[in-house]
Amino acid sequence: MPPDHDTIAAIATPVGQGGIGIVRISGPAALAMAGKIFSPRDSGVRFESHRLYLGHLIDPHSGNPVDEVLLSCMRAPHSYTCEDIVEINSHSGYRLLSKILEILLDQGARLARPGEFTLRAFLNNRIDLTQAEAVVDLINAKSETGLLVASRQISGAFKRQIEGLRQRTIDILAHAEVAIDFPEEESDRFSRQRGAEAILQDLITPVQELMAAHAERIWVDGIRTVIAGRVNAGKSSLLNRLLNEDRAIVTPVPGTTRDIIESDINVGGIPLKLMDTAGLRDVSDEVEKAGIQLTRQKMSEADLILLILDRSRPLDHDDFQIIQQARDKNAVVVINKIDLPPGLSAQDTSRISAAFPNACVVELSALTGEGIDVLKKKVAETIMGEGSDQSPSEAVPNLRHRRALDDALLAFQAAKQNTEQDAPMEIVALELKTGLDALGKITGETSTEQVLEAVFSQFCLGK
Ligand SMILES: Nc1nc2c(ncn2[C@@H]2O[C@H](COP(=O)(O)OP(=O)(O)OP(=O)(O)O)[C@@H](O)[C@H]2O)c(=O)[nH]1
Ligand SMILES: [Mg+2]
Repeated sequence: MPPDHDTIAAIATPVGQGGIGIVRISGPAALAMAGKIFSPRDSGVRFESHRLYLGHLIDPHSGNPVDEVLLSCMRAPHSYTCEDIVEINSHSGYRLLSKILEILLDQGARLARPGEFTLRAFLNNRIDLTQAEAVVDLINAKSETGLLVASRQISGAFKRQIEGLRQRTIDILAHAEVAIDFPEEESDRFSRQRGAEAILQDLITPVQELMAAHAERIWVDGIRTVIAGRVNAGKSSLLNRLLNEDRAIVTPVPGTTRDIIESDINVGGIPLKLMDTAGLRDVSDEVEKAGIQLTRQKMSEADLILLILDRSRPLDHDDFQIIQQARDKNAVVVINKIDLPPGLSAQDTSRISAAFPNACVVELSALTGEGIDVLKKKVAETIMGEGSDQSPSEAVPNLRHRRALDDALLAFQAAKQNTEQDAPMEIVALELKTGLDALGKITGETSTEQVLEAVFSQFCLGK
């Protein structure tokens, strides 16, 4: 995909009222456009790169000033996109920023698509695809550690690892190709045993290490944590208690919650995407049914389930069904309402332990808050394992990278096996090239237009 050469513009700050708003322009006509609509306070200004200028933004139709602004320009190639960039810092209000944008579109700028500024940085080779993706991660990061992961990736930590791996693949490939061209010298240059060892040590092991680090994406994305249980078990009460606010409606009426209520929280530094759900039971009400279906779907996608059971009454048919659905998942069992007289039978208690032999069981009261701190501790332990530290790996692949690593691993394993089994060197070389291509997809070296579209569509406007 070659870079476009038109000039693009977008509002780069969030919609709404605020102290400052920024409209951004990038492309060959950016400076000329700015010159036509900006009246600097000091005359004789020639826009120097990386300087701020005070003045008025003028509506060329009416000649009226629109706002007092600060204007900066970053001249190519020393800018975010490697093109000429102008940024207009104005006051912030939706109408005002839209007006500035309209004036620029009248001057011939095109409205930028989401992520298009970063796409240009990628297409102009200032950053690779992993660095572009890290920009989104930095904006969305759910924890301090997530920020660290994203900022390392922006600095190129992951890119360098993949480039290193690609270089080693090329080196081994070169040996294999010499062995194809000069088979009689094979033993000197690429003995089967040395070749297989090199593939294992230089390619397979580091790829596997990177794949293992994928689990650390939780720092960036948050852990999808679903609070599930029968109606009235106290799911919404628990959500509110964990958030320390009345986020969800709590009533004694069974079937109060119908939709998924989602909130981000940090538990012991671990980011959770907490979801309160509709209580599970057999119903005929269409709205509640739809809510229950959504609950089931969220449970199947969850990284962690907080399964709530009501200790003040015996388990019933609905409880058993939920236990059945959650028993193979990563779960923490929450026995709620310990402030009330107990109603669970001894048989119920042993059924719970039998269904979740390895899960933590925490007794608490969502009403009084007793036991909540223990729950937080157990959640953190369930996710991290006891005593493990929270320092992230140098590079943390996302799902897209992980899939490409899977492909690379398969190819390298096949290359190793073929080398050991005396297969023709041409086959080994072919497998190595497949692995090389798979690694190239991560950095964007060998990415298709669809991949780029999928990556950049996650961006917000103006980035
Ligand atoms: N005594 C006592 N009551 C609780 C506790 N937790 C929740 N309740 C009460 O149980 C009732 C139901 O609580 P909710 O939090 O709405 O329960 P839910 O699981 O979200 O219910 P649905 O949304 O209908 O599925 C309310 O009257 C709560 O005040 C608790 O720990 N102790
Ligand atoms: Mg509820």
